[in-house]
Amino acid sequence: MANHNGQTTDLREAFLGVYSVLKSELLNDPAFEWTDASREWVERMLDYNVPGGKLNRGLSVIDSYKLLKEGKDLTEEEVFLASALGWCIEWLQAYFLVLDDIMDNSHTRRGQPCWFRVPKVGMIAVNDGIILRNHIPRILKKHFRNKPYYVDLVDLFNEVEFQTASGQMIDLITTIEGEKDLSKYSLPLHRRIVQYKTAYYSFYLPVACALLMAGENLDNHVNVKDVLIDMGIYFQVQDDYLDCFGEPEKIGKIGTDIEDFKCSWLVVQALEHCNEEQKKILFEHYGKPDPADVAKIKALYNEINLQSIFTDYESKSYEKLNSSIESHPSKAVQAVLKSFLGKIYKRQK
Ligand code: DMA
Ligand code: MG
Ligand code: MG
Ligand code: MG
Repeated sequence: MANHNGQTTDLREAFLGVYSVLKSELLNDPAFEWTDASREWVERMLDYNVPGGKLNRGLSVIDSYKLLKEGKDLTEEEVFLASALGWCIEWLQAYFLVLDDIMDNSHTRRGQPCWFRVPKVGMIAVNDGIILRNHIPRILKKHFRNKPYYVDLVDLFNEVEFQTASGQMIDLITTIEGEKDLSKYSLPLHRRIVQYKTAYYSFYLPVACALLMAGENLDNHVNVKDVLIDMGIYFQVQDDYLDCFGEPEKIGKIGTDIEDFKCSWLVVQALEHCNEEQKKILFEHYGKPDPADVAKIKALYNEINLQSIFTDYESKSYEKLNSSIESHPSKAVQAVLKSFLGKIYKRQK
């Protein structure tokens, strides 16, 4: 997210500083007998996949923790710990994205080739994904094992990983070759996919980390979770929209949802707004790798004015989310949620 705020730039710098610390701890992990080659591989793999995104999820742990502390200055240790948790989320995201790009047959990510497309990487990327995933409990153990909330933290990461992997599973099994059937695509199916594959790890997880650090019991914050899940669904609808209508230079990736027969929000809306003739085109050309088929689908999306259907959805979601936030009893929690919403509303990347 573009930022003209000096304070936020400092925060980002400090956050990146913590990345260097965590990386060097992992590269000197005494549980492994390192060689120069293995250390260089992991370092390059981390630098390529972990810090290059918008860092919204990671930074929002620190933001949220600050807001929960209601303006009290954070100690150096608190800033470091909140940053380390933020990085655990960025590591989790890197792990899912490395594997997601293989499964989605994507080309670029964050403005560069997907990791598995880098020469000499190929399917080693699968194991790199597993390494990224294994770094998370190592970071947690090193920095949090003596905290009273350690068990809850480990459990939280496990639960959210399971939810995300389950979401990825339903995203993927709807596209199985030979069973492609657009008529099974619906808004409830789309909602189920995106709630699991995106909302928990992208929205609930950062706030839940901040709440645990602040000594809160997550069972007492179910309503916060519900708002964050709705925000995450809105965020993934934007992702689906940008896959087709975003500028690759801005979003850093080239869309593949049409080729991949994804249950995208766009195709679900198209199914609802098409006449019978347009539906035929959809059934005939959706989910084919040929650019000519993709072009037919995009032309149809334009014909039914999907962009304005999206703009409508976007402002309605914003209003709904805002009013759920305002009905929350705690001003500090409201501030956390509003800051999230402000960061993603009308995003272009
Ligand atoms: C991605 O959904 C979800 C996870 C858990 C990585 P997606 O394939 O639409 O993401 P992207 O558009 O970034 O490839
Ligand atoms: Mg993908
Ligand atoms: Mg995917
Ligand atoms: Mg996408």
